[in-house]
Amino acid sequence: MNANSPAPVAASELAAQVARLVQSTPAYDLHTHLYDPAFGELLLWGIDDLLVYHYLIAESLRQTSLPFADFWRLPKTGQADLVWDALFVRHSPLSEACRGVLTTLHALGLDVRRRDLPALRQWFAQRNLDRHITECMELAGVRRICMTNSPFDPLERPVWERGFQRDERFAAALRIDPLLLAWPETAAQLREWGYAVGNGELDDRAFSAVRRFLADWSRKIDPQFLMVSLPPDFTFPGRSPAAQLLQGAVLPHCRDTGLPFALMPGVRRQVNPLLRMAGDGLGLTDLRALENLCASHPENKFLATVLARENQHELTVLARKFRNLHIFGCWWFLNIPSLIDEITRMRVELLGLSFTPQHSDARILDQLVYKWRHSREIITRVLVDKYSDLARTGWDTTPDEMARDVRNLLGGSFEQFLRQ
Ligand code: FIX
Ligand code: ZN
Repeated sequence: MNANSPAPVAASELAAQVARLVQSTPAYDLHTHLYDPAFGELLLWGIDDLLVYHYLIAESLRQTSLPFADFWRLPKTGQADLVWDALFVRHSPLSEACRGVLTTLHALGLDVRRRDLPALRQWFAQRNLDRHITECMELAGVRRICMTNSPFDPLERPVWERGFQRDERFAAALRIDPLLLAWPETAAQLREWGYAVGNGELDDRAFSAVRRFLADWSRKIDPQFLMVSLPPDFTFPGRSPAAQLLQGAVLPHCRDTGLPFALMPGVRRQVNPLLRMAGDGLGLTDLRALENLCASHPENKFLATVLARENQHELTVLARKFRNLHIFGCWWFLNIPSLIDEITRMRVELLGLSFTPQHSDARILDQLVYKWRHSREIITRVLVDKYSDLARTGWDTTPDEMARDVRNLLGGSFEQFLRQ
């Protein structure tokens, strides 16, 4: 080091220094199911919504013989009572989703030892939503929340159409699953909305109508990117409506606007429909589709997160090959400490800092707190190990360099990818 370089961090200080930085650097949460407060009841929050999270419903229905249909007939508070009893009273809440509820309540200053659900409800009942949003974001260390916005959602769509004053903390993402995965039905819907897609044939006329639809909604919601979740067997190029619509309309639109296209492959919807939203599963994706997309469309930018653990190594290697691909997050069933640790370590080892280790996928506002706290603990651990490995080579990392690296991991690299 030359005489003007800032002092390196001493080995004994390293762990504390990294922990401080990871905890205090605000994150850009690039995929959630939260809403700008202007959407009213679509923004879920509070103890009952925390308890009826679909992750917990799947776990609790394993602990009861109640027929699924009877569970769905219960009001929200009745469902929450059942989840609380099955997962917190009759068993210890060891799963990640259960622990998450407790981390959140504890961080909000509530006494979880009392196991007093009515008292928790009372506490939430006197919360002011605006203050609660600010407090959850502060406790989670989140500076910006990206929503998931579907023009096909009958509850969401009218709010966009009426127009509202945007809350700058909430960014939009244009979600287009029905367009790509249910073409015949969606074509009928688009026709009804005045887009001349023809008779459902995937031809130039349909593509230009779809491009007009995407352009209108991109203007309306100002998204950071377009996005879709896909089944594991999605192929590209191909004759499926999804592959043709991507090629003929979605990717040209993304090129026109400079918006990335986010793919989330690996989900098998409704493996058990009786569980409703809790009934989705996963499968191993053929990542050749993503490889083909990145290779054949160098002018497009792709974001990707993939659901199966067994796909993670291949996905990370793919990101080494294509700089128009930015990988992010440990999605859904991967968002558990053991797998976040494994995946984040591997990604750092293969990519350095050019990826985004985590998004929350929060559906309930309060979940931001636990999802970010739990992930930050692991990101800290991985970074401490990696900087320590460097230190043993004689390479000292300065505090400023570390702060820059952490900023990149918690949203900076993603924002740079959006801009490039
Ligand atoms: O498709 C998605 O965006 C998934 O994240 C959700 O559909 C899923 O239900 C979820 O909440 C996962 O965390
Ligand atoms: Zn999601």
